[in-house]
Amino acid sequence: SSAEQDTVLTSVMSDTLNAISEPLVNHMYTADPSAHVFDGTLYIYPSHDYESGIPQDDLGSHFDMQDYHVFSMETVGGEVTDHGLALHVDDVPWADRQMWAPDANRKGDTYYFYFPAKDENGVFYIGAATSDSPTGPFDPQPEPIEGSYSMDPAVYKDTDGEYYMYFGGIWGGQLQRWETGEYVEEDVYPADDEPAIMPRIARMSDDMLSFAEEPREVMLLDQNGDPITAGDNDRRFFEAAWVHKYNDTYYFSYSTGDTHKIVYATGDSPYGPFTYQGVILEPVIGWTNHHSIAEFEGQWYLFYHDTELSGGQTHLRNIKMAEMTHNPDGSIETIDPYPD
Ligand code: FUB
Repeated sequence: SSAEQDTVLTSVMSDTLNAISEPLVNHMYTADPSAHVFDGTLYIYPSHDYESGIPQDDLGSHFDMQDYHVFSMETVGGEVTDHGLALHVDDVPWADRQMWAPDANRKGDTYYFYFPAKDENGVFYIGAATSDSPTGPFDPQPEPIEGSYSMDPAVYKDTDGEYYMYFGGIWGGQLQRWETGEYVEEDVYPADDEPAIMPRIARMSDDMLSFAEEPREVMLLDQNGDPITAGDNDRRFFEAAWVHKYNDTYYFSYSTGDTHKIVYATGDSPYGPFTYQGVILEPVIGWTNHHSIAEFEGQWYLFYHDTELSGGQTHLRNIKMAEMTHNPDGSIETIDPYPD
């Protein structure tokens, strides 16, 4: 009967959903998954969480990660391969600690790995490292990218072949210390009714190791065309920038931080402005929410993390993936990370 068929179909679908909302990696803690498909294989570039024993604070000092591993999948639901150590903080001359959310991309035959870390003065910058393999190991540049600051790099390759780095994060990410263009060791935030601190973008040079231009702000607007304000905690940028393109529209997605959502805004140019549209992912278990979006085998996926494996410890996370749907009107269906 059709009722029986419906039951079978529902159970197949929920099996699939449950399967892909399991942690993808169980033998170590992973977070902030940046996913890319190269030559038909899905590669994930996450943070590698571990227990450093550093007490929790509002600056995220307890996220004291030291290295990165790269993971790959040939097919969804298939084996997830850990390719071992890709880069360690001890091998990066300028970096002292806190290897936070990375990203990677490919140009020609070279793979470029981008990562934030604090230098010995406790200032976040963004580094680059190269390899002839998507899984590393990556050879780091001796200095951070000139003109970079703050954290959470995401390097988007546009359909015309240009590459852009989006970056920044407030609070522990230090973006609020760069409002004058120079680093000031003081947290300066706009008033609640003023425009929020916006993420940054810079086009990459041909060498992929430097910026081709001064970083500029990415404007995030509300539906009236006004900048999203600093007090609008449900919609203002916090961290975790990501860009994907769908039907010629640029989708800029990000975390709202203390309201724990992944939201998105759309625009007609990689530089924005982007107009706020809605929520992609509701809060997960744990304080942080950080994602990426990629198309693989003809289906769009959201890559994200929660803290299921550690029983809810915010700095010990595990990466996951879920199907993501663009509706016919271009909107993205909100994902509930814990469907019944
Ligand atoms: O993993 C460390 C930091 O936590 C990331 O850089 C942020 O986006 C947040 O997920």
